[in-house]
Formats: sequence, C-alpha cells, structure tokens
Amino acid sequence: MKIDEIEMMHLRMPLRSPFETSFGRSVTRDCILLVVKADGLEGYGECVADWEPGYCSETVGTSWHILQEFILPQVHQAEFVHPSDLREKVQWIRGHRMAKAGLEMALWDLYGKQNQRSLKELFGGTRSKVEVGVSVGVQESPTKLVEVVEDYLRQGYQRIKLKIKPCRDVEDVKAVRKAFPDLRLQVDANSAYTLETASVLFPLDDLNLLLIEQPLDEEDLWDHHLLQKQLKTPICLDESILSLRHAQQALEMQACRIINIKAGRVGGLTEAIAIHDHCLSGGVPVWCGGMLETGVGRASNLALASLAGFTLPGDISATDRYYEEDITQERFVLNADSTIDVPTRPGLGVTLDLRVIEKVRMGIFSTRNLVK
Ligand code: OSB
Ligand code: MG
Repeated sequence: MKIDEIEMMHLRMPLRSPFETSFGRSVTRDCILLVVKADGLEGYGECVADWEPGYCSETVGTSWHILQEFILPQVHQAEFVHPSDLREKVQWIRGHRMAKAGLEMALWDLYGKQNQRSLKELFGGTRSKVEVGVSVGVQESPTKLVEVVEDYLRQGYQRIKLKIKPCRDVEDVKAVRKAFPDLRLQVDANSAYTLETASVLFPLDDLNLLLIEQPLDEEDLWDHHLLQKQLKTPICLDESILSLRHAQQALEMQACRIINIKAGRVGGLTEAIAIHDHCLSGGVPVWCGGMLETGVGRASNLALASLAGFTLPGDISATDRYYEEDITQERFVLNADSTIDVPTRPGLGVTLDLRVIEKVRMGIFSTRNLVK
C-alpha cells in the first residue's frame, strides 16, 4: 500500500469521573487520533501519550512534535508491505514509542481492511471474548473506595485493580479485602515507592492479591528483583518494560513474575506481540494494560488480549466506565461473565463518530500541507 495522506488530531475527552493515581488526578483524557489514507481506505490509530508526563516521559506535545516533524513526513507517500515495516523506517528515531505505536496501529487497521481480516485474525488470537476488570483510582477515603468497588461488582466486573500511593495503600486495600474476601484483587503503585519505603507494603503480601504492579521507579529493575525476593505476591512490571529486550532481561533477573503489556508503551502492536510470544513460551502470565483509551485504542487492546498468553484479566473496561460519549460509533459493553467481545469486522472493526470528534478536537495536522 502507498500512503496518500496522514491526518492527526489532538483530542481532549471529558472523563465520566476523575481518575486519581500516584502521579496525579485527571478529569479529562487527551490523546492523538491518527487517520492514514491509502487505496481509498482509512486506518485509525490512537497515540496514548497523556497531556502530562506523569506516567511516562512522553506527552501529547512530544508525540505531536515527533509525528509532525519526523515520522509523518518520512512515511507520507511511502510504500508499505506490512504494518511491521514501520519499525525499521523509524528505528533511527530514539524513544518516542507511543508516537510510533499510534501510527503503527493505524497501519494495522488499514492492512486488516485491505485484506478483509480483523486484527484478531491477523494476530492469531484464540478467544472471541476477553476477561476484563476495572482500574479504580484513589478515592477520598477507604469507605468511599469500598462503595465504588461495590458498584463495579454490581455492574458485573469480577476483577478489580486499586491504585495505591504512599499513605493511601495498606489501609485502603485491607478495607476492600475485608468487604470482598474472594474478589480477584490487585494493586498498582505507578512507581511511587523506593526499595526502602516499599517495606510499608509488606502487609499486602497477606491479602491474597493477584499481583503488585510497578511498585518502584521504572529504572529500578534490580530493586524490583530485591523486592520480589521478599514477597510471595508476584510483582508485575508496567512502566519498566519498554521493549522485548527489557521483558527478557527483567524475567532473567527475576525482577517480576508477570508482565503488563501495553502496545503504546513498547512502541507498537508488533513489539507487544513479540513480548507476548516470549512470555508464552516461558510460561510467564501476561495481561493487557490500559491507558483510558477511546474506542479506537480499546478495539486494539481487545484484539491484542485475544492472544493465548493473555491469561489474566485486562484493564479494558466498558466504554461507559470512561466516557459519556466516545469517538467510535461502537460502544463496548460488559458481558455477564466479566468479558468484552473482541471486534470481528476487518481491521480494528470500528467506525468514527465525527460529531463527537468535532466536539473534543483541539488541533489538527495533515501531511496534505507538506510540500515534497
Ligand atoms: O498504570 O495502568 C496504568 C491509566 C493511565 C495511565 C497508566 C495506567 C492507567 C490505568 C487505567 O491503570 C487502565 C484503564 O485504561 O482502565
Ligand atoms: Mg500500571
């Protein structure tokens, strides 16, 4: 396929309720929507970098800059045989994985549409619905947290992740565990502790958690190894794993026992699948993380999580957990067994709702404006 035009839009989506983590509190979620046009078809991609550099160093601003100045001019009017061709083309650009991943997603969507195959089929996914859970932000009190969790359980979610931060950890998690003794429960610290301060988390080890996600800084792989030695509960890495090589090295040094895979964080779906394949062959459980995606990124996450090695429930909730109105005409709903269906139509299997996009759009750029 030869790319005719690439368009990108900065979107600011109002969240249905504020989302608080150890790195901050959001009332809106920004992203960049990419639209790649070729052979009369359109492919959609979502760059998941946030407005602020709290989760990772990439932001909407850095991604926009890298896409506008380097990636789009290079790829505009280029020939592609396969979406994974992008990796080689942009390898010279250091880092900026979320920017690259956003465009790669759009190429996958386009490729699927051209070949009349869903992403699930292209990836060799084995399941038609995916087990999911909710990532619950820090609430004003443990009592409020229990109420919020109870509400999600009533909606049918069977796995809950609690965001924790210093001074809002053990007491909150204990309250939820006491209220729901058999709940599949896990926590995510988003790098808020150090090896020294993480000792406050030791009581969590007796609460039968599925995993403890990213307790320490993203660069502290060895400290995660030292911490894992002191815990029965598996440590799961999110922020620390930016590539297949990181995944291999983290597992080799026993810095974690589980990996959270996010295509955006690792530079795209191709790399995400490679990490999945490596973990599957080594018997390491993986699950699909979330970045409060719109319907575009959510469809991509569902296709990824349809792969056999995704044996733990993903952070992929129904559309109404995040947004009153989404930018896709499709809304994702929770099934009674705490699953969400994997899209079956070609590519991502979603169509855009231009009326909503109009409302949430902050900026737009097109390669049409580039002079060659
Ligand atoms: O650490 O998993 C994370 C959202 C934004 C940034 C980082 C994370 C998250 C979540 C939300 O936990 C997961 C979701 O999309 O529901
Ligand atoms: Mg996380």
